[in-house]
Amino acid sequence: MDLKTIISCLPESYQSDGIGQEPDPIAFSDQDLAEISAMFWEEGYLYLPRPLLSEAEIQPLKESIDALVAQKLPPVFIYLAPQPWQIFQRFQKLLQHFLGEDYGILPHLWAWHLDPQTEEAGWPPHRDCQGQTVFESEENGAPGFLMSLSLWIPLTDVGPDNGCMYVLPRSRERLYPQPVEAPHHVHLQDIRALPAPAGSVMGWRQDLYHWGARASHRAQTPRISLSFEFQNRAFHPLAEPLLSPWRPPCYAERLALIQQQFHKYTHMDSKAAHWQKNFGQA
Ligand SMILES: O=C(O)CCC(=O)C(=O)O
Ligand SMILES: [Fe+2]
Repeated sequence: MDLKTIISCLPESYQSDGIGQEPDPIAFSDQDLAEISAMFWEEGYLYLPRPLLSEAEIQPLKESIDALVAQKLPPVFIYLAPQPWQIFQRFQKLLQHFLGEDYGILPHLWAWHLDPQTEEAGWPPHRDCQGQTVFESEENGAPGFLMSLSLWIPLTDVGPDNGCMYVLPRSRERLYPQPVEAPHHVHLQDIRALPAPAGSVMGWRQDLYHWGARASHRAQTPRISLSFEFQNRAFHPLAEPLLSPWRPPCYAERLALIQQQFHKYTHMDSKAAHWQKNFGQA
């Protein structure tokens, strides 16, 4: 499949090189940030299950992913378009709160479209990073120092029926004699579903144990979502190239980045190996 065919699946407004003007960042009050932080440091994740992005922002993204999937193209090609990059710029205040003024985008991108008809599942239980990415304070639940953070944005309403995210909260895992190494170490009653409306945001420290559930064929809506990972630039890059949120990559760089993802995620996504063969970098 050549680049031209892929691009022709995207709406016209997407077929441009430039990311264009920086959109207005979403405002978070001090009170909001204090509440988000308190939960984050206790539970290991942030969860804002209310629409923060407008319908006008998310609808074209959702439709473009639908168009890609209809042509049997991987949803991650959505990152060819400028819009997902602008969406993540909208969360700069939230990101700066956790990662400091100067943060970078890690070259780890993915997008999901779980089809209820075939009962597709999200990613199996994992931690995003195996190394230490959080430097904890002495007191459990008190703010520590964060090196990196994952954000996840649903583009459709997500719930247990269509494969929403699940987490093992840190507040529970902390009580275990040892950190979880395999799914059967998790006490089932400890797991928490994160249902959320389209256009909301959630995120987690990169050592949080989490997974995407399987969709039921009874679900009315596919689960469509985007993820990005960020890191505080005060630390040595966890992966290269560490991208600038203020000067996102140009079209050719975006394509090269996307082509690098398939190989990386073959152990996580059942379709990634097939995509690697067809679209990945040799
Ligand atoms: O969407 C999924 O199923 C997995 C998402 C995830 O693990 C992540 O974004 O870190
Ligand atoms: Fe993850």
